[in-house]
Amino acid sequence: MQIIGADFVVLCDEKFSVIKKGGICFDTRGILEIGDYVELCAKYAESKNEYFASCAITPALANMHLHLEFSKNVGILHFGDFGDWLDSVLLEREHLMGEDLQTAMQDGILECLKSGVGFVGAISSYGADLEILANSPLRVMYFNEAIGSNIEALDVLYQNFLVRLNDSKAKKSTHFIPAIAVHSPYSVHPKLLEKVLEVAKKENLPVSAHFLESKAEREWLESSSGYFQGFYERFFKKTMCSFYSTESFLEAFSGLKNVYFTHCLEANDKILAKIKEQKARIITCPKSNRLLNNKFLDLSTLDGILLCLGTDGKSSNDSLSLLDELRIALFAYANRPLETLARELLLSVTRNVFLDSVLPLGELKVGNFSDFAVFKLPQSKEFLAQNLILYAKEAHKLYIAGEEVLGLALQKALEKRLESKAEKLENSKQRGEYGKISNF
Ligand code: MCF
Ligand code: FE
Repeated sequence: MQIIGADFVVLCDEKFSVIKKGGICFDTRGILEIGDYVELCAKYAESKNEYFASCAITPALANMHLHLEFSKNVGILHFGDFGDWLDSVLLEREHLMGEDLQTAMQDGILECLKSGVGFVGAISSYGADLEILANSPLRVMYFNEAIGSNIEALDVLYQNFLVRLNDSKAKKSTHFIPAIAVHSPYSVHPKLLEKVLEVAKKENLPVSAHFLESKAEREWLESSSGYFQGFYERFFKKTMCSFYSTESFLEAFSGLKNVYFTHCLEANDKILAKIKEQKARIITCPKSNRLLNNKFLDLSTLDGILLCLGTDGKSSNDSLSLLDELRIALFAYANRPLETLARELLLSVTRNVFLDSVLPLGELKVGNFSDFAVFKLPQSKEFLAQNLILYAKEAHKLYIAGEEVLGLALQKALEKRLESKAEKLENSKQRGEYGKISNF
């Protein structure tokens, strides 16, 4: 059992309560008591304790949409227009995973941890990220992706999906939740959709889907015309019609629990009302949306739908830092009152992700898991969510299941870098390159 305290303990409860000079008493299994730091220390005098001055403690943050496998995409893909981006994904498909993917994914995990993220919703297209994520300190909702529009290939694609899903089910724990990703309405055949959602229903697995991300997708769903018509002709030599209308795609998810729709930039009021009725959540990825679709989600239309935040992958973002994402969102939504927006954003990476959901996380309360992030703040008498988002460029500490994980992760990364530097030096010595001008 131990106690940590800080100038502000931000509960992320319904009322956005903040305890000044607050403390949390916890062990590796969960939070035991929350209150005044000095009083907790007096009550549990034998416990180890630590106070973080000029800091706020929040629940560990959740990045709910991430493609770790695309961590080597930097500079390869075309930004500025969704169609150009998707063309570049297809044209570069042989090179998207890149060499030394493991190192890039390890760096990506470190970027997450450094930004106070203790939980990720990882979309896995190939399963190449399974081991590295399962062995990381992060808690993971692991969305095995189903994708494929070609009816002849469906059996193979479905079998491949099942193999990946089973591999991930073997890792199931309170740190690792197997789940299903349906790529999108333009890329998943109705037969494949039916089969994977049947599995989701039967096994009560969380599901995510890219949905209504681009104008091109909306046009395709509404009238089987526009960019996707040419896309199928150019890349698959086929004349196709959309498999779904916006409504019929959405309808397929009815009756499922824990559904996350990513992007929804082009969702109209009718679609949003249906998403609300289904109690599904929307994940927004502002930087990705700016880069691929020149647009941000209109928060004023959400009408109580729980909003979550994600970075997407390096395929559509320059970083996997959720603090970067929060900061950009704070600037992007210039028409919302600043502190109200900052609080909404903070809740989108904590409470909203887990409310009535799979794990006791996202809010600091007795019985919830001991996952906390500690952020250094500028000195201030009151807690301002805007200060956290503006000034915290990195987390100061990160606890997952009651253990501080950031210090060790940073130390391991440093050791690895030193090792590889020493290796490179040794190699260049052996090649007789040591001391050449080019090495300066
Ligand atoms: O969220 C972005 C944009 N929308 C759709 N897909 C992806 C995104 N980032 C990566 N992807 C992946 C997707 O999961 O791209 C692959 C899929 O496996 C190729 S099809 C766009
Ligand atoms: Fe994505």
